[in-house]
Amino acid sequence: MKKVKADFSNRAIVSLLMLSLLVTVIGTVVTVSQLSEPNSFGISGAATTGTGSTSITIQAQAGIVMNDANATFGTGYVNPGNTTATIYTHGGHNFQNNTNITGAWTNVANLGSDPNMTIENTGNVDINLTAAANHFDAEEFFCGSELGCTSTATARLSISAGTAEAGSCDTGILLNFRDLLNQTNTSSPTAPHNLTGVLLCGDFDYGNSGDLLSVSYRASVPFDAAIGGHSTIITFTAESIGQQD
Ligand SMILES: [Ca+2]
Ligand SMILES: [Ca+2]
Ligand SMILES: [Ca+2]
Repeated sequence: MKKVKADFSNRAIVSLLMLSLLVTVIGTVVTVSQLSEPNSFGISGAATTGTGSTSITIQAQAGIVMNDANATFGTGYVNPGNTTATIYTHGGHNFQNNTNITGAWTNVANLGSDPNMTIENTGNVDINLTAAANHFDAEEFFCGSELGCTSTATARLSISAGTAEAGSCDTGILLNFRDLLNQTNTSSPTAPHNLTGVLLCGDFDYGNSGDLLSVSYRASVPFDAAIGGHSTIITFTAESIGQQD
């Protein structure tokens, strides 16, 4: 009897151990099975869109190029008996304000052969374009020194502008000649006669189909101008007014 009890006890222990082992195995299998299940971590609910940005800053570039940097009056002289001859780089030396002054100038060569300079706005903004000459006054230009034309006070160098492509200048085109260099004013000889900042165009466009200006010159040549060649450097200054129409 005692032995039966003991056997039962032993069997019960074995059964309990077996059960315990079985539970352990099943538990392990279930655990592995769950880990192997696809999408078992609920990835399908995560966000799938996002935003970002890229940037660039365009800098204003006020730029001009002299497509044609020269203009010439050619060669000639003021005829005897005349104080001054008014001539133009494009020719027409017989006229001053549409009045015939035939006889004041004898042309020898090249008048009208190179009438204009051309200036292109190569930047990305509209500009205000001005010009200045690098002489003190027109007497220095024609007679070699400041106040240098001792017999006259009529020397001048003047400038005008036009559009070489239609629509190149929206406001302030200098169609009528304006002095770059004046004659000396003998009552105020130290006053500046180099007229800096002569406005050629107040709104010079940058668009490729309309961004070209032409510039021409008028000279009042005194009869006492020095023999020989005379030239002055014209400085054009471009100032951005931003991107306009
Ligand atoms: Ca030219
Ligand atoms: Ca404009
Ligand atoms: Ca152009």
